[in-house]
Amino acid sequence: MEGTSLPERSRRVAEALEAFGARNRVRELPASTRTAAEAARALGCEVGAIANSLVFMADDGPLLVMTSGRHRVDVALLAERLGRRRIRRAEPEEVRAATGQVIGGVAPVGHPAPVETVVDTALEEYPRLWAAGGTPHTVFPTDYAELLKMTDGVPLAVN
Ligand code: 5CA
Repeated sequence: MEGTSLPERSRRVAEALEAFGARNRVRELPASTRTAAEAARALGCEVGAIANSLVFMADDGPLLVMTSGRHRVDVALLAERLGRRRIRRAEPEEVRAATGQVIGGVAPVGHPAPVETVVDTALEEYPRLWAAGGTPHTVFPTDYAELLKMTDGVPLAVN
């Protein structure tokens, strides 16, 4: 059956995608997809079409920001737009606690519990996006509308 040879963290993502009714499947690549630049190279797409899953701590809780690979998140601006006092980059341990995944492989879904999510409006420009599939060697194709729906995300300009 498709997907049975995926690493366990990716199987969780694959199950979440299936449960959501997504059309696309998680795939494992021989090359590293740890960063947006590496993923774009491995996939032969523009770096802006990589949907990075960046984890922040917003006041006390985790916040997932799905960001175009060509953007840096402006945390002060994001805090202002979301009405939070302080937003900072999560530590590796905080990322793992919130998502069950490690930095470089964080997916938009497949987490132990739903994580509040913002989706960068810049991602709307790309008809096909690629997001991480739970490990630094797995990805899946998606699009802006699907990403918003699967994450129950809030669309926001992040810089
Ligand atoms: N697999 C790709 C997308 S297909 C990916 O996960 N890209 S990413 O951008 O979401 O994840 C890598 C990012 O993790 C880097 O861009 C970097 O911003 C962030 N990162 C790397 N090291 C740390 C760290 N020590 N603490 C917090 N964030 C980190």
